[in-house]
Amino acid sequence: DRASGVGHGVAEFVVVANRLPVDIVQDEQGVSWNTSPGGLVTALEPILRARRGAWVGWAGAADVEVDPMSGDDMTLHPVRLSEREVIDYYEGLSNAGLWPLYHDVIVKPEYRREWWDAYAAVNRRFAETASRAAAEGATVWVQDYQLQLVPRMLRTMRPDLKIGFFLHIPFPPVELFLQMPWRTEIIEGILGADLVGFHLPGGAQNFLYLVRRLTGLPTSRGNVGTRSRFGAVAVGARTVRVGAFPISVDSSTLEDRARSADVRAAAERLRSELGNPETIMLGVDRLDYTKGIDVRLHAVGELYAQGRLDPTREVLVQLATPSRERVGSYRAMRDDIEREVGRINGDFGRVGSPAVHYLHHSVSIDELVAFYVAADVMLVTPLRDGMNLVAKEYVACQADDGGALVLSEFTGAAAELRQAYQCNPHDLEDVKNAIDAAVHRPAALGRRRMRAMRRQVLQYDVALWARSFLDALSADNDGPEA
Ligand code: GDG
Repeated sequence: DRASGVGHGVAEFVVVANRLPVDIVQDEQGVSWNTSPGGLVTALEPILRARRGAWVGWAGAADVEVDPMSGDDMTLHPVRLSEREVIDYYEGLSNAGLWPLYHDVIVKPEYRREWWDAYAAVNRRFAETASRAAAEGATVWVQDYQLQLVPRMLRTMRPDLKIGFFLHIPFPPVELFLQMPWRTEIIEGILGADLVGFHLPGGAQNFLYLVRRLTGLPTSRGNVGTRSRFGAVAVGARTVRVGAFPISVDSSTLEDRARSADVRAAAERLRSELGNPETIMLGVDRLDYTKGIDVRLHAVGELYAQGRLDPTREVLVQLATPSRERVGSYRAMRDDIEREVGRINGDFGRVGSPAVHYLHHSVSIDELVAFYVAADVMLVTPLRDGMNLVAKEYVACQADDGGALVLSEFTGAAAELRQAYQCNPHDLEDVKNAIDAAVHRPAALGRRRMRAMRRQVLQYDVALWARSFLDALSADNDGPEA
């Protein structure tokens, strides 16, 4: 309620996300923190620093009670989750319900009532924490599918706030979204924001259609543009604006790292450790069924079998970061992928030189950049992906315009990286042809295509993403749509 919120906080800019930008570590010495820098932190850090910022989120461990604490740049406000809530809100509704539903039901979503109850209760706790952190009239930016009820809850508590919401994953086609038993609650939750952002115009348009269908509220009808031509919903006296803001990466910092002498040396080392193959193909993903790791393994396996790729000259490195290992579908998928890696190596590897090098652990950012620099062909083949930052990171790291990108049409990135070797991940022949074409590309053509993509990624970086969203949010002053 209003009394518990207004005036309590000092932050003029508050980010609300499922995870804090740090990991909590508990040992005999007590509780301490490890920073876990990601794209979102990098993008928002300058703004957080300049505007007395706060970050509200979960510290990543269950049942830990920690007080807010101030760092150099921002105050962290940990939200406590019980073990039960981690299971119901996070692993359950968020990752076994919403995640597959929003990714075209690649696996069957589950909708359990006790998960929904926990989702609503946890969203309320996030909203209350944000309300305590925010100063009068502050800007609050709520992130992603785990927190879709927060905008409305927060607006009820704190009508003085300016509230933005951004969805990092696809917003699904109408027919799929309508499965959701709590579909109206979710739409109304998001409509608590002043500005709702998606990666792509298509997501924004799906959302506007669903608003009309599920709430009957009047909306604009025209096409939404990218960072322009926002849609609008009239919610009583308020106007909620709806836009497309494709996220990106910290391109110039990545490029600088890729150019550095130690990363170049590390890339050379990797290449020789792999036996100096002619072509290194690379995949980098969280181990997630949306990422189409199986798709590229099947494609590469068939290309070896047909002699279109030579396993002694063209090797694949797949980095698969462990993810959501307590969700059943993730365990099953891991087994499938590892069986396929074993099968390909059984058929095509030789002692001491496998065709597929598979790592199931995460690597440091410098190692990752070294892999990007070493790779001649990057394979990004998701069945569905909101954006896919890996594709943009790879492009940013090709400082010499080398390398080629094989990119699924079903990623958000495909809308911008038009010069990639694009393919339909549901069409195995198409994927194989794209990989074949990328591996055997004429050098000059490859460079031309990479140069065009690099221009795109360097110009539209993550700072521009944050700025364009926040500018639109602050321009959106209560009056009717212009
Ligand atoms: C969601 C949406 C959208 C991966 N392994 C390692 C590592 N990574 C980093 C990558 C990249 C990030 O993780 C993954 O980002 P993606 O965009 O590829 O995918 P999701 O995690 O599914 O992200 C997605 C994104 O949100 C942003 O809106 O693009 O569509 O699904 O940055 O580099 N980093 C390090 N070691 C690893 O082993 N250091």
